[in-house]
Amino acid sequence: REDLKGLYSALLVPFNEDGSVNEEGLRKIIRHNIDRMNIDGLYVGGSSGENFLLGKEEKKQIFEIAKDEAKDQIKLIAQIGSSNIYEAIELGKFVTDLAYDAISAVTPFYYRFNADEVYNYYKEITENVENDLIIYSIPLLTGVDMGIKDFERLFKLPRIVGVKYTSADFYLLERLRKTFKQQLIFSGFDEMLVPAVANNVDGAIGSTYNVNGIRSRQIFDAVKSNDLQKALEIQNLTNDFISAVLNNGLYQTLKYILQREVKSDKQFYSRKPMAQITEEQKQEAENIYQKFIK
Ligand code: NAY
Repeated sequence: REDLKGLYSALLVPFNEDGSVNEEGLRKIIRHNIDRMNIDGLYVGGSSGENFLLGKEEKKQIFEIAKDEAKDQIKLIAQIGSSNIYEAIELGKFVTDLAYDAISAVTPFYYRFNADEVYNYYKEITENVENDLIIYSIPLLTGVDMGIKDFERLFKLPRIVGVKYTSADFYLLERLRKTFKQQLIFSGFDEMLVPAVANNVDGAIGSTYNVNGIRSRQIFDAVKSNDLQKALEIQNLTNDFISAVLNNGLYQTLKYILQREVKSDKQFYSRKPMAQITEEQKQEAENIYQKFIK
């Protein structure tokens, strides 16, 4: 699936104060990604979309809006994974009918599933959904740590085409890249884009690309053309931005910046139990916006 390579924003979703999806705001964020960030694709329904706080119908609503707004202008990958496997399969079929380019599924979490259970989860999803699947590995949030043997077994499943690798274990990344040349590897930590691209990942998927997409593309291209000095310079500046964002509240700050960028007069709320941005955080978010993005 060469066609899936590239830089993807992990789509952020703005909510209304009552917790419902702010459709107008969501459409504006999608347009911003396409028209101004020049992104290759969107990863819809990921951590950055606060997906694991939502009900099934809300997830469907977001998948529909994203496809309706983006049409075929960019690639769309839908994260449909859930510890409820029946929901995962239903959502997988739903987005496949909507003509999403691929699905992705987080490793099942909360209970401490063993390697066989994780394997069977992917086997069952891929046997029931007629679309290619990218494994979503994010051990920091799920507690599910997979080694090279686990990946080897999973990559033998016919519809599995790659992994979204959100981990700082670069030894494992190097081993994966060396071993599985045919699989797609997407890097998941925006602040570690330089070492990921140096390890020949096929692309990257991240939350900060929603607002810092242009610089991230420059980093990607600079490493690819062997200009490590330039790549590091832009990564350094990018990481001044990312660390300020992380210190101030990741999604709250990114949504504040997006709200400014797309000129929405309605606040982009987070989904409870995520906290809402405070006045103090807004001020700091404004400083970050002025300093790095505007
Ligand atoms: C997603 O939304 O599923 C992701 O893109 C995962 C990758 C992001 N991880 C999380 C936990 O949000 O973009 C990263 C991350 O926000 C960024 O690197 C800042 O740490």
